[in-house]
Amino acid sequence: MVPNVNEWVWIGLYDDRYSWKWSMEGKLFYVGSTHEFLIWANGQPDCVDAKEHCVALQGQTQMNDRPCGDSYPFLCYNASSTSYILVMESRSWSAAQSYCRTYHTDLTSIRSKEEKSNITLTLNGSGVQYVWIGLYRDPWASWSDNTTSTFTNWAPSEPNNYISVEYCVSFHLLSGKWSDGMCSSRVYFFCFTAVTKQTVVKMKLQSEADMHSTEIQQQVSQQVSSSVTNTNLTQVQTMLHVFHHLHILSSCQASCCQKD
Ligand SMILES: [Ca+2]
Ligand SMILES: [Ca+2]
Repeated sequence: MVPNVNEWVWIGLYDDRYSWKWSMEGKLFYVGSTHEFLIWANGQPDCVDAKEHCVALQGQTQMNDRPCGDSYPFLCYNASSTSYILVMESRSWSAAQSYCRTYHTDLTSIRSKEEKSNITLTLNGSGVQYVWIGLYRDPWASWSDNTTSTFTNWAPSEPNNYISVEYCVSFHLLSGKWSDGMCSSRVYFFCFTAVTKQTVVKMKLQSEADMHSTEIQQQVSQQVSSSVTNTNLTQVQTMLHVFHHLHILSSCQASCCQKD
């Protein structure tokens, strides 16, 4: 069956709501036994309205993904004094990160049970509802083939993560616009086959320079490579054949032939 042009069809982009990273290390955080002390509040992470990409401690012990632009007090970590500093000044996650990096080390990580206990002690009695920690993620960062891309083409009001169940991307055949949808929905889909095209370019150079010199050969090779790399070719192999009988010319001449 041929789909109607007004259909939405799946493409390979999805949002991994567990791809969290620490500001301090830039590493994925789900390693080892972190599940034992990094506890999500009930129903979290839920990425409400597709806008929650930073993490705050809620009720001082459990994690909740929240909009990075929200202003909350925050927890810095100072590596030189191994201390946790609660800053009772409401800032966005990025502004909090800048503050911690300027005056301490970074927004705090929680890498062990001991660190979690120290943080709980620091927050004890503060009365804060939400407090930023160093956990964040890049939304819509993964394609199904594990490549990354910053290009998006969302339809108006998308992505919206309607009722917090939409983590896969569909493509509108008529408009080419994208929308997040429920991954278990049954719709048509696009597959992709990589096509490799090989182009052979043969070039004959005539020059006064000593083409037997390794240095000259490298220079010519680099120049040919860079001029070819400026095209859309992704992989370039340059093979240089030096001919023994070169004509002496006052300027360089080149002739090319191309075949697919
Ligand atoms: Ca949330
Ligand atoms: Ca949607």
